[in-house]
Amino acid sequence: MTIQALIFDVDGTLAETEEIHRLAFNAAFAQVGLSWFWDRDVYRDLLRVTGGKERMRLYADQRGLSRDEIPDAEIARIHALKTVRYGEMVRGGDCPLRPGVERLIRGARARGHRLAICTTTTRVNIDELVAATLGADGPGLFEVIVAGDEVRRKKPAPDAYLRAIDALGLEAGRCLAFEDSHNGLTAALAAGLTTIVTPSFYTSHESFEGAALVLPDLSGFDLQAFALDCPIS
Ligand code: XBP
Ligand code: MG
Repeated sequence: MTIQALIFDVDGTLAETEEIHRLAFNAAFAQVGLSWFWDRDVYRDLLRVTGGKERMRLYADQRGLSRDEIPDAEIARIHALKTVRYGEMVRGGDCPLRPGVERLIRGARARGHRLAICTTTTRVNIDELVAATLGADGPGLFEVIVAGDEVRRKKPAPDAYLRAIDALGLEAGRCLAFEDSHNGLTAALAAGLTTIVTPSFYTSHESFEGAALVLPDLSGFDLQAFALDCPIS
């Protein structure tokens, strides 16, 4: 397989961000006086839906709250507070990259591979995480970034991956995707991408059928060896 570009999911793949998201949601709920609290079990269940605003709407539905009682504008307002809190925590150093991620990213770039990000999280969250973990040159490492609200349908729809592939100007067969979740894998496969999965804290119970490789993390991953062995393309 001739790999020209690596496309990374963010949440759960670059870092174990979902726990930071959960804490930030709870902080925002408390800030506006909403009596919602998402413990880890509740949050794991809500992660069936990608996107923070969509996750809040699912929870409101589960509690029987109508759109009159909690309109989209109110969800957006609370979500914006959550995003601010998330940024503060990431800047505070609460969210290191997962093992092997930085080595893979910098090694791939050094060998001339192109890098992209494809995620359902909010754009500013990517900027915060990349700057906090990869430093000043972090943002410049990624040629293409496609974030949550920039496509019509979030994962598991393939929209974000299709846009990233299009922006790279490559065929899907020349790109390798990295994901941590069933929803993300479904999106990447639907876009025609060979996909490596590193399950994360909140996704370890999920099914990853169709993945080219499922690894505990990227610390032992050898891109050149994988490219030589991979039968696809
Ligand atoms: C990640 C998400 C995101 C984050 C929260 O899914 O679903 O919604 O949980 O981000 P994936 P926002 O890793 O499959 O892209 O609150 O900014 O939406
Ligand atoms: Mg993910």
